[in-house]
Amino acid sequence: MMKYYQTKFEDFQNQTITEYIIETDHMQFSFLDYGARIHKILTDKNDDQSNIILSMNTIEDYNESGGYFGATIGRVAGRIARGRFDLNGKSYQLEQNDGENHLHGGSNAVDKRIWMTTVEEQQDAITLKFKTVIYERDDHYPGDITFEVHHTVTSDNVWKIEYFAVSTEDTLFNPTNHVYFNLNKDYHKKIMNHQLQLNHDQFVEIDETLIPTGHIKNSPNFDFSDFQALETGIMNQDEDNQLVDGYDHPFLLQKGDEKTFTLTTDSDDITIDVTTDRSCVVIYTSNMLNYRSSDDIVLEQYSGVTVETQEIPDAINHADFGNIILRKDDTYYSSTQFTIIN
Ligand code: G6D
Repeated sequence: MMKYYQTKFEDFQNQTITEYIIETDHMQFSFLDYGARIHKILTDKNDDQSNIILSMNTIEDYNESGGYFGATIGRVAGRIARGRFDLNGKSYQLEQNDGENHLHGGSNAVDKRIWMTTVEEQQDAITLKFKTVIYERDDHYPGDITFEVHHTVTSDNVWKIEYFAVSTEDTLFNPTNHVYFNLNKDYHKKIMNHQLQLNHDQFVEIDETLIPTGHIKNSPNFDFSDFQALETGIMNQDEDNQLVDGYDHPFLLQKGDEKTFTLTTDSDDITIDVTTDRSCVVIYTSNMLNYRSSDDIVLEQYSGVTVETQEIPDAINHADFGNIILRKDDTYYSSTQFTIIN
């Protein structure tokens, strides 16, 4: 039997942030309208210590941490080299909010705003529909874009994300969710024991500013075609791992498979099967994380691992990286779903 309720999370900048809580027979999923983000996933709805994702307890901590924990990311996830791209014969310069590069839609992106929210309840599924409009004046991408994210939780513990968008002009669009998993249910225990299996064995090489070089590579530390521990690229680093002190790379995904990739731990008590229609997943082992929250949650390197499904970062500047142009008045749709088995 599913249950839904909402509660005030906090008052922030004179606005009320709302928490939306969905319960299944055993689990609890909670979301915030701030950043259309997933806030907590409890494998036991009666145990607050059973959270399997990294969470903060205030909006200020969510923002100050720089971690984008659980947030919707857009217009464009990842980095755009030097914030520059050409579209329809015109050159654009976006905010350079990560060194010389543009990251995650800039500092005024959708992870830092309250989304309008409606709820749809069905017998075996509850959907939170978050909606916002990004204006050209907000982020200096072309066109005003109406962006919807539907987070659905089903009675058999599937969390499905669906993205919809339509723009007034040709623009760029490559959204993702920035959830960090830690399946140990305790962020003090690092994610070296997490095992990953992908349905592909190639990844995208990145340079020292974390921008793709354009080379698609294979290498043992990055071959997750069979289950491999994340520890490999942390404790036994090759040159690609050393660049970022772990993993912070796009991994290609074979389209069309029923199950695209799986994350579990060496104790195998929780498994997450992920299916997606996106062409890659960025696996980031929180190498740059170093934050103590206002209520003393200390998150640091290897506290969590992201699985950011998306098109390959900086695709607009690489002809063979796929298409992230959203044409005027076309409707964008993509979906990613996480089946949690525990
Ligand atoms: C770092 O390089 C990583 C990004 O991939 C991540 O999204 C961000 O931290 C939170 O910049």
